[in-house]
Amino acid sequence: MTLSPLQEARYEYQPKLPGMLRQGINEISVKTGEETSSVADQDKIKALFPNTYGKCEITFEKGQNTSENKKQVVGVILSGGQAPGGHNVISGLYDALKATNKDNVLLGFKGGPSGLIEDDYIEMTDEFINQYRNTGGFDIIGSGRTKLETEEQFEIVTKVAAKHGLTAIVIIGGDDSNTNAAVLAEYMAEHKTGVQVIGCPKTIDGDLKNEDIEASFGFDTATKTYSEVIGNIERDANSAKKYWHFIKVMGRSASHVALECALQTQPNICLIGEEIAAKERSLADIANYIADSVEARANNGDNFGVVIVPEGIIEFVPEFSALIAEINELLAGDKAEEFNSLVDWATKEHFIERGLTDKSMRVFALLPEFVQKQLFLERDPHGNVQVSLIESEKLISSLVADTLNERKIKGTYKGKFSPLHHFFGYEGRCAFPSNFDADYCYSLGYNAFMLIQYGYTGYLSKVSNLAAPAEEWVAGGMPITKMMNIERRNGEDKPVIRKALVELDGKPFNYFVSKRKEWSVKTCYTYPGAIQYYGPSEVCDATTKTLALEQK
Ligand code: FBP
Repeated sequence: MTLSPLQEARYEYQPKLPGMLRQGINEISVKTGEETSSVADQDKIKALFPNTYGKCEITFEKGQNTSENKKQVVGVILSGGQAPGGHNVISGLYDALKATNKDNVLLGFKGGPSGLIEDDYIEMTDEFINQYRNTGGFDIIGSGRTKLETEEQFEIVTKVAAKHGLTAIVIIGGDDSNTNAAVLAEYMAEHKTGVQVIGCPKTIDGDLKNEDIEASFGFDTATKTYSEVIGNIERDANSAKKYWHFIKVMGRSASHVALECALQTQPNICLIGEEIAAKERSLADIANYIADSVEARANNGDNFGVVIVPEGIIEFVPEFSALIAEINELLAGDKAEEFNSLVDWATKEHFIERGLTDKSMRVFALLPEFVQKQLFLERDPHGNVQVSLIESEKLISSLVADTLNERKIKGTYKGKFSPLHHFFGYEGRCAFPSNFDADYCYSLGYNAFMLIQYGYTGYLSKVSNLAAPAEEWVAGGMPITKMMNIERRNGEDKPVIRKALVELDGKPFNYFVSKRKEWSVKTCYTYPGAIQYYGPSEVCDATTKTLALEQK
């Protein structure tokens, strides 16, 4: 393998641990905090998790290590979408495990949760792990989206665990994967298997976050990567002065990525899905809002601009989500086959017209044909439309173009509008982790092993005080059940970790609101540049603006 100079240099980077984990394994002791209860639906969650509910929060501190000295065989999986830093979670886990006892074993199960079910694994060695230190990607063992949630799967996992003598399983994943980690931990405790389960918070989307988990790993690097390129586009826009750029960024169910990129780059417009849903904005409202900025800037002679759109935007627009729900119904079961067998789009349109309510049909008729067709692409395994396949950035720009044309006819708008489109998602998910993510992930992994070593199960590895230098970070663990509530999922009440949406009374959003009027008319772009790995700490170790604003 040919290595880039940066890759070689990054192998040597020594990630920073929180101060209390720096003294060496023999000097890490546990401080037990308060008993916990779930954020809502306490009685129901308690009844569902009789063995793991209500446990105490714990933090590590400097002191005599009093954990039991037994051999640990730990299995680890990566679950869901890639996020920068996953390799460092595994490196931190491995280093703590080997520093505790060189006979301890770490098995990496391949391809996500299915690796655990299919018993497809690799045993980690120094030589193997060293090739992945401080690098992006999940290629060390791969990832997957199989859900580990049925009793049958748990029975298989129990057998695989028994075969290898696993003492613990670490699940590195988002809210759903860690919900499943809690359920697996309860199953393992109930069946007295002796297998502990620990989770680590991952997702570039930033929506696994709450009063205990300040950030999911990967969000920092991914948003900095997108912000670098958005800044470059802003500078291009401000140089050429002839294009409006519509940039969609990942973030399926929450707009944290869009908001953070906006805080870093100060575009003319950034749509926040949560606000659109709360204020029940229509597509026409959104088009008018952007057209107002285009018109105001054109009046100043600026026929260019930048708009950031979160990936999940259309599901936040009430009339659009109602339309999607009706289309899902229209294609349920055999009806999808009937629809697909229709010969041409005109016949399909007829079918659609018969199936939609008048209200949804009016919304549908507003859409450009390419979006109408995208709404009928293959459904996901739950029968839902795959929102990421809908080019919402193009949809929005075409609605803005229509609105501007109407204004032109009325004579109120005289500018030029040439839109260009971009989608930034996969570009950021496997970037070299920023120093923040390299340090945070290594700490999460190291800390996860300490939780195992001290006998905890059903906990999420927790590293907090993240806006401070790593030395002042606080390492510990929080029972996953504390973060859970009951939600309706696929027609059933389920215990789940509550997903964190952008808080409309939160500091990051309020700061954005205080600035956006000015940004929408003037050119206030900021150019963050590329992530820096070497150089002054204020450049290389800076956290996200979201975290800085939240913790100020
Ligand atoms: P996770 O929630 O699993 O971390 O994945 C999030 C994400 O990156 C979204 O932003 C995006 O919509 C989705 O993954 C894409 O999924 P896939 O990798 O399956 O195309």
